[in-house]
Amino acid sequence: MTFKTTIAATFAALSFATAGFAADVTVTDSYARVSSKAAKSGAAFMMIENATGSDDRLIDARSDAAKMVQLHTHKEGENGVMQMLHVEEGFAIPAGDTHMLQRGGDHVMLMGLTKSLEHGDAIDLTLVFEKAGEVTVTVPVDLERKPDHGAMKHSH
Ligand SMILES: [Cu+2]
Repeated sequence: MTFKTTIAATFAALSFATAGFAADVTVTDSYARVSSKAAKSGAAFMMIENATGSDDRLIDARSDAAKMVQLHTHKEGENGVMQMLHVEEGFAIPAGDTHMLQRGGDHVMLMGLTKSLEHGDAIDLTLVFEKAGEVTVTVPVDLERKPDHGAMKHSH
């Protein structure tokens, strides 16, 4: 192997390691939770980073863990009560941006759980992006996670 091919091979290995599952849309720090053991629905949260160089949009999500999976957000209603809304157009994730799905904000809603989610379980979740296509992630069920989980890097 020449010096040149060694460099190329190293670079390929590095970019593979950081590329995640699809064209440079990476999903990290994911977790799912239910509010109680008897809950019929749950939610998944994560950090989605778009390093593709073009604007993208999370338009759908699928999982065997629930009968219906929707993209939701929270919004304060007229009476000051937080309500969940189905966001049919999905979440825009501009080029170079990081979009947080987090408690009290945008999230993936798992409606009609096909089995109860126990702490330590994991579910497969497929995220569908307008351009990057499908990204399947294994999401750990974490019932101990606190809503405010420390300082994340924000791009604004
Ligand atoms: Cu919801």
